[in-house]
Amino acid sequence: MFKSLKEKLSHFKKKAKEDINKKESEKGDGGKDRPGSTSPDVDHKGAGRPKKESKFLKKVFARKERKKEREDQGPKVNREGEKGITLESAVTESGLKGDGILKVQGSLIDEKGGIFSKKITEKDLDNSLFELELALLESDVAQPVVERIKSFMIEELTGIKVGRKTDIDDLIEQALRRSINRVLSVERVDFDEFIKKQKKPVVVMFVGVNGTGKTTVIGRIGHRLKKAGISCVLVAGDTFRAGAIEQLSKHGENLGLKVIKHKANSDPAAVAYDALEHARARKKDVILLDTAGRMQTNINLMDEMKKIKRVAKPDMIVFVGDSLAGNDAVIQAQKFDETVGIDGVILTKIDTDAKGGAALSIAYTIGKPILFVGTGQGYEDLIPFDSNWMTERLFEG
Ligand SMILES: Nc1nc2c(ncn2[C@@H]2O[C@H](COP(=O)(O)OP(=O)(O)OP(=O)(O)O)[C@@H](O)[C@H]2O)c(=O)[nH]1
Ligand SMILES: [Mg+2]
Repeated sequence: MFKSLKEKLSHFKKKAKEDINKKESEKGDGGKDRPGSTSPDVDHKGAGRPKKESKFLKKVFARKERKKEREDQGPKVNREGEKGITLESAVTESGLKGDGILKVQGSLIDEKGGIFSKKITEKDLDNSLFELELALLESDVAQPVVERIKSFMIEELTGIKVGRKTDIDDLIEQALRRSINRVLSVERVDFDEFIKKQKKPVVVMFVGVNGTGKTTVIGRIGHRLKKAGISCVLVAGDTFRAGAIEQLSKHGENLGLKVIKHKANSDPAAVAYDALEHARARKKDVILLDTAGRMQTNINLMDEMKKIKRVAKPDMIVFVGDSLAGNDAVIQAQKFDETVGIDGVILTKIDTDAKGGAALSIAYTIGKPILFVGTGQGYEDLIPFDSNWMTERLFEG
């Protein structure tokens, strides 16, 4: 999974480390803490001198306490006329905490209280960020997402002071993880919770281009709901492709789920209507409505989908995209969203996707959450998506 993207990101990390280290050696002192060095940002008389370090930290934390007490009184203005920064706001949230490193008003203080003196600038990152851009573009990540990740990286890394004791590998990885997480962080929708809360029967309609995995996803979701004790019916709304009705019927048979179907080439909206009647009469909880695959460029078929929507009145429309399609999956999702309005995405075939471009781009580009990812062809191979899951896959050993 995401093999090629993982390799490219790892190459980028090496390159970025080299660039940051080059900066260190150019400075000529190997990044050693300079005794008595002063930081323009922090009042730290005597910092760097071993004996006074703990005194300094005490001072810093005492200040933190005092600032906390004054917090409710609103922002202060310091001598230079800048907005005062409370130590809380100065202590970075960047995940560096726990590495024995605190970031205080642009300075890093290690656990021994040593203050580093090399600040990463945007220029230091120029070369490596170009590598990152190439890596992401080659992995089919959409251009605006590439730009966003780059700007997040600049935000995360510039101004950070590094020195002899800094774990640069970790610094870069944390920045990259956070940047990727940020583009993936569209408001999360918990599918199971959504189903539980919604008035019954809940209608979920699945749309997408040909062969992306709609019908098998319906089987998997039917299986998931059944395991959770939620009743559902499968609806053979693909009356167009030969064999589609039989395919869904087979899933129904395997899973012990009712399938509502009409003859081939009948009106899919009429099948949806029957399914609604059936679910209401039998008090079923969920209707999973299959639709025929259609190219986003086929106006007639896109219009037909609007008609199915009008009749079925779905509570949720799910776009099923093939992750192997990369950026095309993103463009397709945009088109389907424009036509019927989608509420979430399921990306299939993640198990065979080396690039990861669609997974990285789709949520940010269309502003809709990825609900699940398909990780194989079995009924269990559908897992809820969250941004941490994706970053873990990209950085696992
Ligand atoms: N490896 C892998 N294969 C998948 C996954 N999801 C679906 N497939 C396979 O993709 C193929 C197409 O799946 P379908 O469910 O028929 O796709 P569809 O979108 O309903 O296709 P149409 O109805 O023709 O538009 C099948 O062979 C599935 O087994 C997945 O997550 N991983
Ligand atoms: Mg199908």
